[in-house]
Amino acid sequence: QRQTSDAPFFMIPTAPEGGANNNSPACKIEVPERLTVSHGALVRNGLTDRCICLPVREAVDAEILLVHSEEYLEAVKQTPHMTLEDLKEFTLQYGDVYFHPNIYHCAKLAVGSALQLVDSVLMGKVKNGMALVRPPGHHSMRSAANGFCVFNNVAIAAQYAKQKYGVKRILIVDWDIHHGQGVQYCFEDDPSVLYFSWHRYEHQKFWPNLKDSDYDIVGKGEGAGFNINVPWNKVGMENSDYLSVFCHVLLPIAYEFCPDLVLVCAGFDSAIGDLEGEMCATPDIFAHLTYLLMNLAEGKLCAVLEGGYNLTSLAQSVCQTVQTLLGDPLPPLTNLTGPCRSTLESLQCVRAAHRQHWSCLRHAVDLPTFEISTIRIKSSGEENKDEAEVWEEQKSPEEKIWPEPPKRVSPRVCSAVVLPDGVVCPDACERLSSSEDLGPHLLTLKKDFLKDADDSAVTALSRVFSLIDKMKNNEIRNGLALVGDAAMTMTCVVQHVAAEVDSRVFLVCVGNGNIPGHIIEDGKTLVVQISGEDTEEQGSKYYVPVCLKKGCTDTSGFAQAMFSLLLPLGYQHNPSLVLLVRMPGSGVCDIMWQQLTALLQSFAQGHTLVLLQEDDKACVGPTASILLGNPAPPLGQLPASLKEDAEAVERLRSRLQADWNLLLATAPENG
Ligand code: Q9C
Ligand code: ZN
Repeated sequence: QRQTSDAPFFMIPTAPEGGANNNSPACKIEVPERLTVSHGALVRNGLTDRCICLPVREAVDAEILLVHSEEYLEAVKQTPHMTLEDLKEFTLQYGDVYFHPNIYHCAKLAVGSALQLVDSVLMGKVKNGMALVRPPGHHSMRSAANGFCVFNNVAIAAQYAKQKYGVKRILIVDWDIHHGQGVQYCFEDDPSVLYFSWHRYEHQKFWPNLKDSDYDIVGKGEGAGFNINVPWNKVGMENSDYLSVFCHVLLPIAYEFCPDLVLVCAGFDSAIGDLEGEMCATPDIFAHLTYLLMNLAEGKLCAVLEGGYNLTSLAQSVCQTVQTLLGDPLPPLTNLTGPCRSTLESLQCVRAAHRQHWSCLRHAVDLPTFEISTIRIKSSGEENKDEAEVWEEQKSPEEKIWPEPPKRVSPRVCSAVVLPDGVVCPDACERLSSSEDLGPHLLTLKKDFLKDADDSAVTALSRVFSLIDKMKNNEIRNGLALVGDAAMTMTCVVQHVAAEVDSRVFLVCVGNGNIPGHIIEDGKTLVVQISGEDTEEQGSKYYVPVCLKKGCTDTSGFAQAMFSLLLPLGYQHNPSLVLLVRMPGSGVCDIMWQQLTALLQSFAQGHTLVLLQEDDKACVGPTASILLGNPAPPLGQLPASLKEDAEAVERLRSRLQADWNLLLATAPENG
C-alpha cells in the first residue's frame, strides 16, 4: 500500500569539522554550525515535529560515478588517510575548497541524503522534502572539487532519478548566489534536465569569474535552451528583483518544459546578511520561491542545501522553506518596489537569448536581437553610483539588520464551503450551514442589496459574508461558495470588503461578464478579468481586461497571462483578500483553473474566496482539492500560444508597467 505522509522530511548527516586549508586550518564560513543552527531553528519553530526524518546513508561508488570520474573518486578516497601536508598539497590543485580528513565521509553522506530524499519523493512516501547537508555540491565538477564542494549532490540526484525511476524531465532551480557551474557542465548538452541559475556576476568580476556564467550560455547541441543563466550585475538585489525573474523568465519556461521532478540547489547566500552574496532579499522570499515551484511536477520537489553563511539569515531562510513545503500559508511580502535597472537589463538579455528556444518568449516585445543585447550590456561597465549606494556598499553585509520574519499561523480551519442543500461537502472542508453561520449581515443584506432575492440567495450571501469575516479573523484560511448568481455575489462581496479600512481586494474574474464600474474606482480593488470577449474596454490602472481570442481555452495564452500579469500585479497590490470568480461558461479547463487557484494562494496569506455558479457544480471537488493544499496537476508541455493572445498580453504589460513596475521585463532606453 502506498504510504503518503503529509510532511516533508529533512536530514542532517554527521557534521564534519571544518576542512584543512593550506594557510588556515579550516574554512571560516562553510562550518558545521550551519547545520546545527538551521536544525535548532527548525526544532524551535516546531517544524521538526511535523517532518519525517529520514535516515542518512553513504552514497556508493556507482552513484558518485554517475557524475564524477573514476580518477577523481579514487583521489578523494585517499584523503582520509593523508597527512595534513598531503592534504594541503591535494587541496591546492582545486579552487576554494578545503579538504579535512573526514570530508570524504561527509561528502558521501551528503550525496546519500539527497538520494534518500529523491527515493522517498519518487516512491510517494513523502510529498516533498529538504536535505540539510554539507559539504555543498553545485560547484564540483566531473573531475574537480571547487567552491567548498566535493561531490555534486544535486547533479548526482538528477542522474539517479533518470536512471532508477526513468524520470523524463527534471528542472533544477539553483537559487544559491553562486553559479553552479558544476551542474551546468554536467547537463549542458542534455535536454532532459533544465538548469536554471541566478548568480552574482558583476560582469564577470565575481567568483568564479567565468564567461560560462553569462546569460548567453544557453546549452549546447540537443541541450540548447535548457540552460538558463541570470547574472546579477549588482549587489543589493531585493525581493522584487528575485520575483520578477521568476515571473518573467523561470516560471513561463518551467511550465512550458513541464518537469516530472523539481530539484532545488537551495543555497541561502542569496539572502540578506550574507557576506558572500551581499544581496538584500529577505528570508521570507524563500517561502514564495518555494511555493511558486510546488505546482510543477505534482509537487514532487526536493530541496538540497548548498550555500548560506550568515547563520541567522540561513536559519530563518531554511525555516521559511520547510514551512512552505509543509503547506503553511505564505507570509505577505511588502515593499515590492519593482526590479532595479540592472535586473531589467539582465531580464531583457536572458529573454532575448532564450526566445528562439521557448515559445512563451516568442512574441515578447522590445527585445533586442541577441547580438545587440550582448554588446549593449557587456560594454556597460562602471555606472555612476549615487552616494547612498556607495555608503550602502561600505556597510558590511553582516551588519545589515532586518526584522525576523513574523510567525506564520495556520488557521484552525483550512477550507470552508457554502453550498446549496443537496450538494455534498468535499472531504476535509468545513460546511457553513448552521444558523450562526448566517452572521450579522442578514438584515442589512435584505434591506440593501437583495430586496427581490429569494430567501435561499439571501441565506447564501449571508454565509459568504460570514466566511469572509472568519477569514479576516484568521479562523479560516480560505473558502468556496457555490451560488446561484456568481456575478451578483461578486459585486456584493467586493462592496462588503471595500467598506473596511485598509482592505485590498484582488479580484480575478475568469470568463465573460460585466464588472460594475463603481467597484473598481475606489483603488482598493484590483480587477483582472480573463475572457474571450473583446469588450473594446480600455481598462485602467485597477481594471485589467485580458481578452484571449479563443477565450480561456487557449492554455498557453492563459498561462502567459498568469505569470507575466497576474502574479506581478497580485504581488504588487498585496491584497488582504483574493476573490476568484468563475463565470458560467468560461471555458477554462479544470487543470488550468486549478493552477490558477493554486498560484493565487501566494497572496493575502492564502485568504482566497472562490465563487462558482451552480452550473459549475462539477468544479467544487477540483477547486476544494487545491484550497486544501494539494498541488495542481501539470498542464502538460505547453504549445505555442496564439500570436494574437501573446501580443494582447504584451500590450497590457506595456500599458500597465508605469503603474505596476513588477510587470517590467525590459530596461527602458537611456535609463
Ligand atoms: N569572495 C557555495 O556557496 N569563495 N560555495 C569565493 C570570493 C568561494 C561558495 C571567494 C565561494 C564558494 C556552495
Ligand atoms: Zn553559494
